[in-house]
Amino acid sequence: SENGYDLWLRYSLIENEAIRTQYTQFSSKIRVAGNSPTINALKSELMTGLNKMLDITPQISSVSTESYALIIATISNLPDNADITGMPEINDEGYIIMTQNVNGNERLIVTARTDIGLLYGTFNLLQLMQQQRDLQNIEVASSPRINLRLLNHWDNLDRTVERGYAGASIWNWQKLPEYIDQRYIDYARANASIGINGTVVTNVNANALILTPQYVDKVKALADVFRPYGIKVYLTARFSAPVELGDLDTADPLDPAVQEWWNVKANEIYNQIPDFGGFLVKANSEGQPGPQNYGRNHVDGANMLAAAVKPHGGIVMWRAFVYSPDEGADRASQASKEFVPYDGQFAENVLVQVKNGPIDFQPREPFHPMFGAMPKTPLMMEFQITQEYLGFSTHLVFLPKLFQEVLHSRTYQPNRNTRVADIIAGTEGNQALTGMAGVANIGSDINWTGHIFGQANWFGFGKLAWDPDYSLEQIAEEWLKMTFTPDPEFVNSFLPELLESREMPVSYMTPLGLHHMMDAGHHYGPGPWISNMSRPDWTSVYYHKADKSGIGFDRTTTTGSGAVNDYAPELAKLFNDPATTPEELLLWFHHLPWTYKLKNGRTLWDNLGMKYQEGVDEVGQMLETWKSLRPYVDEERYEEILMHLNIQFKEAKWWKNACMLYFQEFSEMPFPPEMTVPD
Ligand code: GCW
Repeated sequence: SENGYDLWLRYSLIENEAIRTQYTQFSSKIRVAGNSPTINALKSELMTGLNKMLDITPQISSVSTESYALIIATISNLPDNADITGMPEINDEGYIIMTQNVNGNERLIVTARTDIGLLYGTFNLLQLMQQQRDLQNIEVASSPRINLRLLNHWDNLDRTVERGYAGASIWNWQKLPEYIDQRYIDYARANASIGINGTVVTNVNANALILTPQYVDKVKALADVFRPYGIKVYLTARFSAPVELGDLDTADPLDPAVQEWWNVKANEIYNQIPDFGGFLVKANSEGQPGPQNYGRNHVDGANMLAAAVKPHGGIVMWRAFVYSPDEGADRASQASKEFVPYDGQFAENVLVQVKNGPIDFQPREPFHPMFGAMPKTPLMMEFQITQEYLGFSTHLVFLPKLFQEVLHSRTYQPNRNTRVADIIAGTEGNQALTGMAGVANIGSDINWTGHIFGQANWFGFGKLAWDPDYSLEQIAEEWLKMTFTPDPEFVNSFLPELLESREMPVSYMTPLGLHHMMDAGHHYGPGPWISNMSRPDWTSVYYHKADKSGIGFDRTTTTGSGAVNDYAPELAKLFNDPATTPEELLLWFHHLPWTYKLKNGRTLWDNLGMKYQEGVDEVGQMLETWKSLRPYVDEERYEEILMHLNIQFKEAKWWKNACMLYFQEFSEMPFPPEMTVPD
């Protein structure tokens, strides 16, 4: 369809004759071995995909003879002459796709250790076909490098979605458990197709009601839909639930009655959902209840919940997003101060879930300094796929590039060459639990994500959770081909724009290390003047600190907050000196005079103006490129994206004008000649 509902699983008819002939040949005799709900899901996807792409009705057999053109079977079910010994090792979720020559005939094999691996392999085969890749001599061996690849839904029980910009929650609690919306199945298909294997269906600002039997019944219905697709369900646990649900008068984690309450609760849940994943918890953060309300700490809270789910194989993801409203404290340092001392004290089925940066999902932040600083604790990455600070579902921004920038950042600890990706993938220690979460951008909008290009961010998140080193060009290319068309004219024109789009909001919103200048509360549009909030760290002036003397947040050791020292000494040294601080983070770490000279010899003030202008111009360029691609895209999606790009272009100028006019009150300098004003 042309409304975007099919996501990257469109399976458009393949018009290239040679490719279609090749695929039709491979589809002429198919064997899928095994029999399980997962195998059924696999077969149904294969039928749909081949039917739509090749206009055939494939026959799928499960009988084992050796003359098949396509064999999908676990390693133990492969025919004797299917030799995979030369292929790299795969893990339990991994898969192999390869061709083999048997008696002069080429056949295609998809194999894995498990049915879930086969499902992933089949989805991948269908993706290769959508991209019209030549399958002759194909050899793919792929295994996920991170175990828990999760979406976090900030969905409330009344179907509002916190920071959701794509309609209402897709979970229809009122009609569950009996009514199974087709969307749940399509959601599972989409996630399985990119390797996502878990979903936290409720908001971290949690409602205790989700833990009552009435709701657990509904959650069970979802878990039953997701199970064949390899997706586990998780819930957020409101720390004060024992009190709120009317059972106890305390939620003190060291109180035996409280511990017993959670044990019983866990038993109740696991009775219904034997493979329930576990709990995600936001505690003592932004007013949420937690162990500190009872004079206990994060370790006490997390370990109590961990003990309750442990007998069932469950886990606890304890969030590190904490910051206290203390006057004078630097918010960027608070999670590190509060959590690093607990390294090594969490139970073995606890992961600490850390946002990618130390403030809050800004267009650009340095990586969170907790990565690397807690070698004895499994740290789980939390990215935000929904664009709270990046223009909601109105602006086109390719987030996988932001994600990989963080994943590839060097932490210098525990080892010199360690990167954030190595820490979360567990390659720096014998870590059993590894994970990456993305705050979902999914809602009830017909195209799921509000902006069609928001789908690329969901897709790319999945690919990077599977492999943090997956190439960005490849993510962008695969998604463009499958979502629109593999026509090289189209792909080659828009691919560079898509990759560039990551930098655009940085330039037109918060260049050179500026951050948190969005309008208050909703975080949409400029608000560098925001100064009057119940907490200073919710204002913009707290972050940019512009005055006559200059602009920026001094986080250095001698004159600033000292937050640079949350990083490894190598990095602290770099960040302490404006001359060695990467320019894109300059004002994150330094308060500098307006006349401070940057590497290009121009003043900080001029450079600010030039960056804002660059952001505007690049969006304008992206808009023009999109217009030139009209012949390649169906009208409905073309127009939708065009309208969004027009808004983005207008708002990029709004950001530039608002910020530069505001800052000019302090700099009292003329705008640089490169800048168009007013615009
Ligand atoms: O990004 C901020 C959001 C809050 C959110 C919080 C968090 C769920 O503004 O809406 O609450 O972070 O991550 O807990």
